[in-house]
Amino acid sequence: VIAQDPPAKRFVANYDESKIPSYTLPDVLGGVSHAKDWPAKRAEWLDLLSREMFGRGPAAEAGGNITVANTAPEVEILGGKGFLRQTTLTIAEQPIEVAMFLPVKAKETAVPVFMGYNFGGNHTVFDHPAIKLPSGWMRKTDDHKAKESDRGANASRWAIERIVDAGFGLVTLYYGDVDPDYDDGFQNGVHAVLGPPKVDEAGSIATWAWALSRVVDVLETVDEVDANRIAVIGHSRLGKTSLWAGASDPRFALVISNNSGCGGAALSRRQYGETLWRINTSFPHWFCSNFTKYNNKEDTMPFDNHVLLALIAPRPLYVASAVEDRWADPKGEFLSCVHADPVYKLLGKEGLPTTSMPTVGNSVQGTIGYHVREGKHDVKDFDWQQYIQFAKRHLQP
Ligand code: GTR
Repeated sequence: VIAQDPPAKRFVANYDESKIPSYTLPDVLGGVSHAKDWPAKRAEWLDLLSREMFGRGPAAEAGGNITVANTAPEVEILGGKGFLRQTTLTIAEQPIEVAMFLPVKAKETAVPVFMGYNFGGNHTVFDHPAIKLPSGWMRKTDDHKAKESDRGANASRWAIERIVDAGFGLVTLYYGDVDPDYDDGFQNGVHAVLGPPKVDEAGSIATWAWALSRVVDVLETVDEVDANRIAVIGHSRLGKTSLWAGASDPRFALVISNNSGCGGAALSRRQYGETLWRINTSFPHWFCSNFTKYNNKEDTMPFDNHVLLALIAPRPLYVASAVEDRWADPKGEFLSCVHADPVYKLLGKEGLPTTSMPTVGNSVQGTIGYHVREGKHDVKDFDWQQYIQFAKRHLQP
């Protein structure tokens, strides 16, 4: 029995498959047997996950008019293979720095892009002196300020040369520019303007997802980017964010979840590794307050995370795990794909080509892609190789 209330140290994560409670997943199809009936069922699920998990909204226009300023000169990168453009968007009065790493051919034809948040500021994604440092609260530094010395610090998580060589661009922004990632009672970031959420309104994840959609509003006006071919990607909490962004905004043509785990791709009912009680206690600002009613009561949830994945159908979806990232429950992430697959099939798509979990280091790719790689909770070059291959097939750069 897992403790209902803190102290947190009473929580012991389960990593034993034989101790997983028996469970029955809600039927993702909800009785629907014709593709024409899916949009109505999908709308019901989307509304349910909005009210009970991530929180509703904000409305598209809630942040007011978005202003766009090209605040830095464009620079050449990768020995002339690409260029970097930096744009400052003002959304809900917050300055948000967007960095676009684009192949030169984007000057002639709009290119498909990967788009995702970074954890440490745009300057950590690629080592270049022209990249602007965030001015706001940083999660990872001692004094919570951005540092020059962190230029390129997370470059191993962003295969920019590989992306550009494959004919794609990368659009990235720092998630803390939108909403600093700590439980502050929703006083800062865009919440300072949007106001604190009600029990069924957007927590931080839904708010980060909402801002990604606002960036798409702007990308629709950028000549070099093909806004109809955006692959939204995120790691960990930002993978939860990319899934919700993809579920709630069909303009994302492809969705990638890297090690998103609990509250992301993993099935909550397995209670393997991180659980709902654990995540809602550690990070009370991520989901809406309604979600806490399922703490230690996973079997009472009228949905599970296979439904989250199915909301992305028929668009291509890639879920990736890491074998040592047990906290995120690799098998639970895979099973979510298996149980989202019937919706892809209903919609005439290939879905997931297997029902048995691929061995470590092997990628399966249909309309749903999946792999579990060796190693820890991270984004590695191996992950990007699969994402690029998958995106090449579905978005044809
Ligand atoms: C952990 C959290 C996970 C995951 C991770 C991350 O502390 O428990 O759900 O989101 O952080 O974002 O790196």
